[in-house]
Amino acid sequence: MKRHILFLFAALLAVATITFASTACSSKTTTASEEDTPAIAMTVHVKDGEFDTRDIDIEAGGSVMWINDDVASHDLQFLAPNKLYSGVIKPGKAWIHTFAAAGTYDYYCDFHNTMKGVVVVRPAP
Ligand SMILES: [Cu+2]
Repeated sequence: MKRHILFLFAALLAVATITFASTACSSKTTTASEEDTPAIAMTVHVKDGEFDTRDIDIEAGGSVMWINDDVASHDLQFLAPNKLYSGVIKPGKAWIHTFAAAGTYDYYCDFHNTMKGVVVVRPAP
């Protein structure tokens, strides 16, 4: 049984890696006018119903990647400064967002209201 769970976890990790790779690829090829594929300034892992990093601090233009390493689906709901929704992030999937404007972006998971975090985006130097 334990072996089975380990195998499942490995499979989920593989899916997350593939998802990330394809996302990075598509964002690079879709818009030629944009700069290169956004560098991931911060990676947050979602595990055991928690974000492993709650306080994220990046510069404007930076991207954050949330990887769902959990067995449950999660999402990210931002209400301010503008509404932003990640969509459902299933186990093994990841979501990347680039924060173009400086500001304080609080978010929470719609499914589990105790799951909260904040992205502080500082003006680019
Ligand atoms: Cu959740």
